[in-house]
Amino acid sequence: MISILGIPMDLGAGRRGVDMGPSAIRLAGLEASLRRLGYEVKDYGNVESPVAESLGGTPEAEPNGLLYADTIAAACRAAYERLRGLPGGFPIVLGGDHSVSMGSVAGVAHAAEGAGRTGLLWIDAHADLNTPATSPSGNIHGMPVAHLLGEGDPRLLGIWGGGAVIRPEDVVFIGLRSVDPDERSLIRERGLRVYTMKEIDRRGIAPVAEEALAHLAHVPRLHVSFDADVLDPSIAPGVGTPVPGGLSYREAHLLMELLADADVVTSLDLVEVNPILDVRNATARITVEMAASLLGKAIL
Ligand code: NNH
Ligand code: MN
Ligand code: MN
Ligand code: MN
Repeated sequence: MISILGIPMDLGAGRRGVDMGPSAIRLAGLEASLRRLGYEVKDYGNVESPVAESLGGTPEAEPNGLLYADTIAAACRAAYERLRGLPGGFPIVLGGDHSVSMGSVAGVAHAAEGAGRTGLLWIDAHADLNTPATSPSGNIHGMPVAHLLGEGDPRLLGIWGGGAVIRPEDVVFIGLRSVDPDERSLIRERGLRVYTMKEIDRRGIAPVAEEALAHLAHVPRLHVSFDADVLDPSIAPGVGTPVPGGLSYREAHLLMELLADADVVTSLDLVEVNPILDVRNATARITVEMAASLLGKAIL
């Protein structure tokens, strides 16, 4: 059984529009694609998240530059509770900006506490390892991984009651090509496993995927967080922070197929799809295709 939950929130991003991501991904046929693969699917709808205009238009300015922390924490908390309460199966969370993953990763990890640790595969052009102190933008979508590792703002850590959700040795990043200086320091200090685009270009996506899976082989559960901006902007223009030199269709598709073959993924985020910037919903459609590849079986 696959459970779908949307978090229509864009307050963590620097520009408007990813709040429409859940609708765009549903319209692109997510549920029908999964049913064609033989799954039962239940769509739980969306958790509530206010639009920016209803908050007075100006962000809640804070001395440390955090934008919309209280509102984001509340929406993530609602998602966290919903995911913890699901009857099992494979959850897919639709963003929304990437700050929603604080709710989704904590929710699936804590829902399955009895089943052991949850690993995290962060597929993104960005590391999302900023804290309020290091963020160049104040945008919380650049901060979810730091918080999941236990560092950052107490209100955001409070989504799951504080502390770390994920251990440093249980995280792998794939596709990075835009990393801020302090994120680089955190990667070194915590010994995080990162596969940049440079490494993918040099070695190929298949060896990288195999090594990433080997690095995560000790965790019984694995959450994949798929940020649409990992894809090359030429095939996925509908994202708020495009970075050239991303995954091709074939690389991303093969990565998903290798994850499917390994049969280790237990939950998934599809985030950062921005329909305002998209071309005929192409980015939502390719995102659905990636989800279907991740959940499908080899064709031969
Ligand atoms: N690193 C930048 C920041 O923290 C950009 C993050 N943007 C993303 N992350 N889209 O996936 O503001
Ligand atoms: Mn991201
Ligand atoms: Mn990104
Ligand atoms: Mn294929």
